[in-house]
Amino acid sequence: IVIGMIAGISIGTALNWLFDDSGDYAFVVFGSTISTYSILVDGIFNVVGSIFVNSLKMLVVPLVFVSLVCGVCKLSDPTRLGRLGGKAIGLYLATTAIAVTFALFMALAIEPGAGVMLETDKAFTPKPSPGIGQVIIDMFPQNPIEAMAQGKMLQVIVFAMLFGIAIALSGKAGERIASLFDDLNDVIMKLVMILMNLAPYGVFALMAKMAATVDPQAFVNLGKYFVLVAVLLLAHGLLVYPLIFKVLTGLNPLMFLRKMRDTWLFAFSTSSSNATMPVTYETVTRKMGVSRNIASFTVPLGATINMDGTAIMQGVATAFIAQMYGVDLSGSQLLMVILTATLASVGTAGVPGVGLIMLGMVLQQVNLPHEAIGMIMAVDRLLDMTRTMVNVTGDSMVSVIIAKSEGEFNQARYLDPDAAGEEE
Ligand code: DAS
Repeated sequence: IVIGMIAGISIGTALNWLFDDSGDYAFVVFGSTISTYSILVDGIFNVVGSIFVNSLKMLVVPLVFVSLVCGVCKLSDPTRLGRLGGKAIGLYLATTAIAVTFALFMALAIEPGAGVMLETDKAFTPKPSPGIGQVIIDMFPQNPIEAMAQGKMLQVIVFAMLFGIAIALSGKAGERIASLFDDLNDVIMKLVMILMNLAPYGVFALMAKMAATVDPQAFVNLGKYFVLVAVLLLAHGLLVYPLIFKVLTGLNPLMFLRKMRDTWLFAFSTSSSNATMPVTYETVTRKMGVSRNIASFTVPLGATINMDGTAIMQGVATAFIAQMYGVDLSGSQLLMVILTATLASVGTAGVPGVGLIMLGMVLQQVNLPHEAIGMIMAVDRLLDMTRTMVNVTGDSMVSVIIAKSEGEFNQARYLDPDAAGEEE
């Protein structure tokens, strides 16, 4: 993807420099004068880029619906939910909401996307922003199929959550449907992986078209976006988490951060919370003193529903894209971004790049054009690795907090800098 980005920007910039939009090096084909520039930029790059953006959009509704139904019906299993589940889900969603809110307002203050006015081919009309009360009412669809057809993502999310709860409470019938949705989720994730294989070509085309048509300032802004997300991820992981950890456990957070090293390394190299789960699990039990039966619930739960790093990226990216298109997000739209990013994180599986697909859903909710996702994707790989580290740090932190509050925590092991002994 990085190679696609570099090649796209280079070729696009060369085209921008060579052809001063006067159709230089035009030639006559079938009796009409066609310029190389328009064949490449308006033709090939535009077609490939648009196909790629459409395929990203195509995935949003099925991915959100199926992964949320799976996530919620696992969570709603009455035997598992209870007090422990309520605490864990509450903490996970609260930290995600804090993360996206913090990121959104930092991006609105710093304005990484300012100074450029991108045109979008469709004249998107920012929806009249309803009052906050109306936002809550509008979360409940009158017709779930229409909500899916029109990409009303908050309504799709609410329907998926209610449907997932109903499945968990439906005994045998629910079990059959739940396993169907598990299989569907595997297939949809395979579809995401296939799409990720096409990403280098899609990013190449989108970046080439952009470099050939917009002023270089857009790339300076992209650099600002990248730095802002990276800084916020580090701030969340190294400042916000230790603060929450200290307040809720009274323990020294530096020991926690020190023991996260192996998990961070694994998360950074795999970009996948799911793949890192075994390491997260071993770390919180053997090194931090969390009991097995707490960790066996909170770690898999966190890998699925806790995506603070991803929410930070989505908060900044949404504000960045709105700024690049000169759109002012209203108060209720900001609330919709926070709700959508937080609730959708319940379904986002911990695999590489999925956070970007879910960004499409957030943009859909506030009616922002998807084209800019290609730009975000160009610099997303390194950010994905970093935000996965933040995601697994949140999972580990909540595991310790819950274990300590449940009295299933071996404090001596936590305080022992070299603890890696037998399981609890
Ligand atoms: N890579 C995802 C994870 O595993 C996060 C993301 O795609 O945003 O947590």
